[in-house]
Amino acid sequence: MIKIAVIGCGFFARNQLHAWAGIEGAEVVALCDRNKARLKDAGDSFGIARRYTDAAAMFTEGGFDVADIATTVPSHRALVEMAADAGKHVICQKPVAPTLTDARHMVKAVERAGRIMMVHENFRWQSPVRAVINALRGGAIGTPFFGRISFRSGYDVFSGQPYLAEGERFIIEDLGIHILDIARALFGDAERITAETRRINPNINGEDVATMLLRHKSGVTSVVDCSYATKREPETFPETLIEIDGTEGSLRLDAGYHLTIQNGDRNETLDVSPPLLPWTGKPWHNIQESVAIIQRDFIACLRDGKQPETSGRDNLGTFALVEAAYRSAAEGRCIRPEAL
Ligand code: NAD
Ligand code: 89Y
Repeated sequence: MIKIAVIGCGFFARNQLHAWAGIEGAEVVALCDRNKARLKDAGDSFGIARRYTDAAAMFTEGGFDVADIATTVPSHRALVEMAADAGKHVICQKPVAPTLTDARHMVKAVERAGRIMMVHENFRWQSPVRAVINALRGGAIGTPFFGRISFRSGYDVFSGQPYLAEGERFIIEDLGIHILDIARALFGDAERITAETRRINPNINGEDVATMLLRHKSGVTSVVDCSYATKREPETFPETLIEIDGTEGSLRLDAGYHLTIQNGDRNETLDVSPPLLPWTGKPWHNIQESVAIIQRDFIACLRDGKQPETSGRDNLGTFALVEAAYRSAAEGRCIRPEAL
C-alpha cells in the first residue's frame, strides 16, 4: 500500500481526496492544513485521523511515502523541499512555483533525494483531450503542421477561488499553463512564443485574455488562446477545444465533447464526453475525472519505477512557456523559452 499525506485541504483538494479514495493500492494516511476548520472538515469527511496544522511536524513524524501538495503557489517551494529532505515522493499542484528559478531548485531537490516528482498537470489527462492526443500519436491525420488549442469562457471561477482575482498575473499562470501543456503534449517543446494579453474584467488585477502563437521544434505552428471574459451560450467551461491539421487529414474537438477525425474517405464523429463519477458533478466532471486519472497513473509510475509524463523536470518546459508568454506580452517581442 502506498501511503499518502495530503497538504492543503482547500477548494481543489477535495477532488484529490475523492480520487485517492477510489485508487487501489493507495491510501491517504495524514492530512495537513494550517486552517483548522478546513483540516477538520476534510478529516471528518474522508475519515482521516492523523491531522496536522504544521507540515514540518507531519514530516518529522513520517509514516507515509508521498506528499501530495494541494496548497496555493506561495507555499510550494518550501513544502516540496521539505518533502525532498524527508525522502518522500512528491506531487505538487500547478503552477509549480512563483518563478522558473524556484521551479528549477525544487526539481533538483527531489532529484537529489532520488525520489519521483509529478506536477499535478491534469488537463492533458482529461479523457476528451486524451482521445485527441492518442489519435494524433496514433497517426490518425498524418504529421501535424497546425494546431489551435482554445479555452474561452465567462464562468465565474472567482467565487470558488477568490485568490485568482487578487494576483498581478491571472489567466496564463492559472489556466493558460494547462493549455500550453496540452500544446506540448501534442506537438512537443516550443522554440519560440509570442503573446498578447488583455484585462477585460475590471474587478480583477491580472490579465483575463491571452492569445499566444507558438513555433514548436517539430515544425508545428500552434495558436493557444484563453479567455475568462467570453460571454457565450452555450457556456463551454471547462472544455478545451482543439483543431489540428495534418498531412493526411484533420481533427477537431468541438464543444459538447465531439471529436471529429477526417482522413481521406474516413469522416467520423465520436462522443468523447467524460463520464460522471459518483463524486463528480457538471460542469467540473471533466476536470475531476482527470484528477483520478493522473493520480492513478502516478501510482502506476511509482510501482514501475517510471517518471510520470508530467514529471517535475518535464513541467519546467511548460513553466518556461508561461514565463516566456508574460515576458513576450510585456516586451512586445517573440521569446525563446530556452533562453530564460
Ligand atoms: P485554497 O486556497 O482553496 O486551498 C489551499 C489550502 O492550503 C488552504 O486551506 C490553506 O490554508 C492551505 N495552505 C496554504 N499554505 C499552507 C501550508 N504552508 N501548510 C499547510 N496548509 C497550507 O486553494 P485551491 O483553490 O484549492 O488551490 C490549490 C492549488 O490547486 C492551487 O495551486 C491551484 O492553482 C490548484 N488548482 C488546480 C486545479 C487543476 O485542475 N489542476 C484546479 C483548481 C486549483
Ligand atoms: O485553477 C484553475 C485550474 O487549474 O483549472 C480551472 C481553474 O480551477 C480555474 O481557472
